[in-house]
Amino acid sequence: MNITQKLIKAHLVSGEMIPGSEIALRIDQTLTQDSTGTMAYLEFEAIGIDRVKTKRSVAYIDHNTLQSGFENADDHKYIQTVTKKHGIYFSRPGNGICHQVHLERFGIPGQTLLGSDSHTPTGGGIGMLAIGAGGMDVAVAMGGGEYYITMPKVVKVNLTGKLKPWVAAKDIILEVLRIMTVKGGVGKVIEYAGEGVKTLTVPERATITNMGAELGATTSVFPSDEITKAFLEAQGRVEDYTEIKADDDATYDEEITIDLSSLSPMAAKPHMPDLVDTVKNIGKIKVDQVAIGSCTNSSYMDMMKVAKILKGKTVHEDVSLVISPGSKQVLNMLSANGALADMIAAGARILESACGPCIGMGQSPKTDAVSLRTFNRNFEGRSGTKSAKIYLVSPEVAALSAINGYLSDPTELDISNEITMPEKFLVNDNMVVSPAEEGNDVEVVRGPNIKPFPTNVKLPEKVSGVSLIKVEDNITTDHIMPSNAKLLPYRSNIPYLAEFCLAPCDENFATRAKEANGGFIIAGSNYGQGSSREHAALAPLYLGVKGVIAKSFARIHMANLVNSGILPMTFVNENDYDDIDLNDELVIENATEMVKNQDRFTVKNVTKGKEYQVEIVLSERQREMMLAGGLLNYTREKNQ
Ligand code: MIC
Ligand code: SF4
Repeated sequence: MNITQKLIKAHLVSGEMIPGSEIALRIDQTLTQDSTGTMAYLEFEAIGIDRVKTKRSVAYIDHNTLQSGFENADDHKYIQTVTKKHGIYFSRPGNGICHQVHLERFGIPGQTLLGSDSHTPTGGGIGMLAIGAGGMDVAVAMGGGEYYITMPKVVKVNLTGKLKPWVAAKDIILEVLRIMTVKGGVGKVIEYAGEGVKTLTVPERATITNMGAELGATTSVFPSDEITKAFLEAQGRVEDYTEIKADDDATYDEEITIDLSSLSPMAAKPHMPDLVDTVKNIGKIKVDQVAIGSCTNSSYMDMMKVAKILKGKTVHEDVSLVISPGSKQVLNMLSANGALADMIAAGARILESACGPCIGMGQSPKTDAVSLRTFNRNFEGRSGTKSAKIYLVSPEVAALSAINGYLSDPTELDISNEITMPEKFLVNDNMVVSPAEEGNDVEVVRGPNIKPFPTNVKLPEKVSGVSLIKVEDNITTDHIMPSNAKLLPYRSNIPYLAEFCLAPCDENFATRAKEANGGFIIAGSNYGQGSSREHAALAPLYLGVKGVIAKSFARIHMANLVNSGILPMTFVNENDYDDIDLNDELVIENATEMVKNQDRFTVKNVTKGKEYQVEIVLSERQREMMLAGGLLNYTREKNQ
């Protein structure tokens, strides 16, 4: 068996391990962050379980850290109190980015981790089966419920050779993205193997598994080996180590080989993470902003390389350089060893250990700016500036470019890139609050920003409505439910958020949807890629959206639609997409019968007098969920 199969087998609750069939997994650990967490805990409360049933559940505050009104602070207080009551650890704001902190302090090789954030696969860097999901699925897992996925195919990425100096782990995942594209990982787990694995530290592996999310993959995983053991030992928790490796005769569904020594520094060009080219080919473009940090590249090792490049230099006068170290541990160590002083002396603007600019919480670049970021997503408008051009690069490329003022190739540097992994990290978990022993007398504080979330009704016999919007391929959840400094504070307020639903595609969408009393979304392929935010399903639900007909869907978003009772339909004949126009009236007769028994059924276009064949690829359980009007109704029905 390969690692993926071993981890799945060890957690299999039901289903057969045949690619394509639905399997249920036992979840050992969960994580939430604040922007998806409020909703996840409201849902957890609605399920009505007193105490989490996982081995460990942690709530992080890292996304909404710009308090420009009472809203975010309200959300934080709610999360802090609801977690204390129900047995969940609480990582206070300032402690760091969920994935970075989880890797350092809580991740355990061989365990499953379900997180309400699409970059949860970061945990694959220490050999976890770590999967991103919508808040509702995480809520169910906290209550001891299993998590359902389609048994993935496993892709072996065989790493040979060793990276050249100043070429980085980021360049490896950019190369994988170049080869596989943003939809190439759908239905797959990306498993790393080969001699090259031994040359990569845990944080480097985590950079790779983190950004595997951009492939659309279910997750990515590395073996757990001597290097993992040394990392855990340095974190003071060697007892969490177990060796995890593929059998010598393990088989895989696909295989790619990457010779690490052949790679050079790369960048993903605007506005997709798979538009990858080498820094050399892109050329010395002038840079206005550089942002270093995010859950992809904010480890101690990353920061030390940056500090080394910045030491004794000055950031170019036309560049704003911001740095957010990934965790309190990292920031503390940088301040203790002087590296932080080198960054500050060079003119870097130090931000708190949080997501910050990655989710558009501040640092929006100027009009038409070129911004180099060590992040994982460069979708149009995500930075908060629609006309900005975001390039995704390694910390090494970012730091050198910040000094030069133009996109630069660090392999031209004549200093050594050697940084040694610390034998002991600075461990101090004083910013993690333990849950109350007995939660009964903890009062959950709900400020006025916490609004009830919308729920669906049972699927009616006939589903009808107009086509409300028609969007192209690769629409992200950042398009469907934008997040920026102005909107993120409303993650627990769906009625307000819904006003901005799909606004980047058409700013009149919400008004039109409300006037039409709901209807359908027509979409191209890979609809809903990116973030796990279930708000991208809840806001359409609030606006009355009954179904989405797309060429194909991204995994987490499709699950979120089903959880909300919104029909995810795919065109059997993709050309039918061209046929549907805005405001066409669409009807599905006998919807309940179809959902119950059929994979394929007909959608009538009453306006055009035509019929289209659509498909819903749903498991039995998901069909029941659709009929019940979503996961919450389904769970309640089952518990009655
Ligand atoms: C992201 O990187 O897009 C986010 C913000 O972390 C999201 C979660 C969210 O929308 O709150 C994700 O990746 O799932
Ligand atoms: Fe935070 Fe950005 Fe990572 Fe999402 S991708 S968890 S916003 S740092």
